[in-house]
Amino acid sequence: MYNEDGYELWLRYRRVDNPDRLAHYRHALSEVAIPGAGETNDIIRQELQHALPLLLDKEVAFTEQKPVANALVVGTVDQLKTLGLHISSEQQQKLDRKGYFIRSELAEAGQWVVIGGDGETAVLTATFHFLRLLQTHQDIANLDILSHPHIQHRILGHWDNLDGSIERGYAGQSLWHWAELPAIIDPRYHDYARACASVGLNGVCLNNVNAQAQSLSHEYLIKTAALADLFRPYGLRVYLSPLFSAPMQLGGLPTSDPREATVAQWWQDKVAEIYQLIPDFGGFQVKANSEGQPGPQDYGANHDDGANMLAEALALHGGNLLWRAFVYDVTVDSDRAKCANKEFEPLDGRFHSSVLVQAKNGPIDFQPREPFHPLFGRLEQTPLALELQITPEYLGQSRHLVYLADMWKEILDADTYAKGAGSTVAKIVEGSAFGHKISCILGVANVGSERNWCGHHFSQANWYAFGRLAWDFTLSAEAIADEWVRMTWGNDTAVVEPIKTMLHGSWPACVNYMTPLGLHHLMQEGHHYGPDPGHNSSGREDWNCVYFHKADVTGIGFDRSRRGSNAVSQYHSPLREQFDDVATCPEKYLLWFHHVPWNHPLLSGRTLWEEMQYLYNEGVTFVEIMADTWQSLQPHIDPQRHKHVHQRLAHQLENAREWCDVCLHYFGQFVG
Ligand code: GCW
Repeated sequence: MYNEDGYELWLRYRRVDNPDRLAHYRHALSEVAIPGAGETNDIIRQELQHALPLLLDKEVAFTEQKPVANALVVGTVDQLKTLGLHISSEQQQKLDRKGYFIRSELAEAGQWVVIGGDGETAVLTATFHFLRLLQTHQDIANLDILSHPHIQHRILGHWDNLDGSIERGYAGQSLWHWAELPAIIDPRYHDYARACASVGLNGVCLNNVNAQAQSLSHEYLIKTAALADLFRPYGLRVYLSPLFSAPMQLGGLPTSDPREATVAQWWQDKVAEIYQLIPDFGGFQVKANSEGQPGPQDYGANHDDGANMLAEALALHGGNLLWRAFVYDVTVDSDRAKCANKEFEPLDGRFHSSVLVQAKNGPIDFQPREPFHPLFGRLEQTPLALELQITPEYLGQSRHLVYLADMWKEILDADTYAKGAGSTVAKIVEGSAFGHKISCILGVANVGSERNWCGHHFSQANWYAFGRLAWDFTLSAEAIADEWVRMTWGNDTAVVEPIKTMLHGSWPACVNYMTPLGLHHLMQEGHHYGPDPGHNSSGREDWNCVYFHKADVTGIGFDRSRRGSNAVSQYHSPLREQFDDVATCPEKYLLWFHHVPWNHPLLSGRTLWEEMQYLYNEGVTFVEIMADTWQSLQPHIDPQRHKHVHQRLAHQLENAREWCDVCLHYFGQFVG
């Protein structure tokens, strides 16, 4: 078994080592017909020319004409028609919203697998879907697959700074070499775009939301345009995070007040300049009046004033505005979890039609587990974008193995009850709950310059899963894990099943050894790695761990019930009542919503304190199991990747024990 470095991600295309399948694939794919021309078709052709000979261990003929044998036929509906393929209007209708089909058809010359899509980018995504079927050894004899993206804008958000550093990046430096652009194009940009396209992503926000004005300078826009040109045929649109005070810093204006005509004009001119260079520019993602970033409130204006001014400029050219709701001004409410709703609910109905307000999955900050953000279901007239964090800032960074799809599914499937039962977060994001036309999901990227892209080989699973869920949130975390494991580690059941068990248990374990039962924000200050539950020396009260757990001799937890901060009132009934009552509050959120006595009895029959001890230890035990499982997989995994993961699991175990010991020791002093 030769060493692998992880660069290929899930696009490894190893020879199909199942003899029956291999024989069938070889028989079915004697020829590939791609009638279309142009850059995206070139990418499709190159991918198939690269993948098929490796998977089938045989050369495959390529043609632009009608095939004369069993074949794979790939194109948009119009391109397929040039080969004489009949696509009924009913079939065509089903392909709305950039969808695709993959289906088996009997042709004069033999059996065809036909890949068709609503646009070339859809065909590219479908091509990767088809390759995935081969990579995971699926039966391709009678295919009838129809798929379309559930969410319109599926973006990777990079917190990359112009100097190459990455905020909360754990996989090296930024992929973007600003100094070399636009003259020098790193071939890696293509591989990045391929990986994104393979999971159906269609947007990339290049720079950190803690923005620098310089990214909007003409010099940098030319560099950005070079990336946009390169990403375009892969179906990726480029977005930027502008600095709200750029009119002053870049334009030399005396103010950045959004109500000033000169300021609005500066943005209109800047946006026009961008579209001149990048005609399909996606739009802006803005962090304003949050953690020290400038914003409209600096001038006595409000979020809607700032957002609408930018949105109007973008809408002229077809761009969107993502306005982040990650705000927690302590003068708004002393419970940080309530701040965003208090600021944004009164603004519902006042945003321009091309604005999406973007909320994180939970009301605090990408913690190991949070209840869903109460803005979902509370803004009815404003489309809400969902922001997830793929980079595991609070979940062990690139040193822990934590599969995040289970967490994201918990959020997406959560019922907000905004319009009665069934108004899940996913339906709100999709737009169907309130009839919105635009929809967006954004994941904070976990990629960087490290050879394996994500730091930890297993973190690749989270990039993969984010894309797959963004395309289709009805997929299960388990199904996504199955695909990823087969493509990344092999199809041998001796490998697939144990690794899936590791993935599936990894997030609950992380929650247990870090913050069980609704605890949150117990990590060390600044770098956010490792435990520090006693931390109480930050300048801001709500950056201290003690603010969040409120442990004392009477018990532990943040009282957000009606008797406390009343954050429960931001949720719709019946959740509000359910969360409010300590007897009905789900135990996974118990200490999020309640301050509970140490001897409070839980469902397990244990007291709260006993349960905390039990869960912290359970978390550690699962990491031990993962480490042992991985050890037993050694004969099946290449030495290089095996060692990489082995070392990290050993460290994870040490760190999980530290979390368990430090937290239990610290909290134990209150229990007496
Ligand atoms: O999670 C916190 C991070 C900050 C980040 C901020 C945000 C980009 O610790 O580094 O800043 O969230 O989402 O704006």
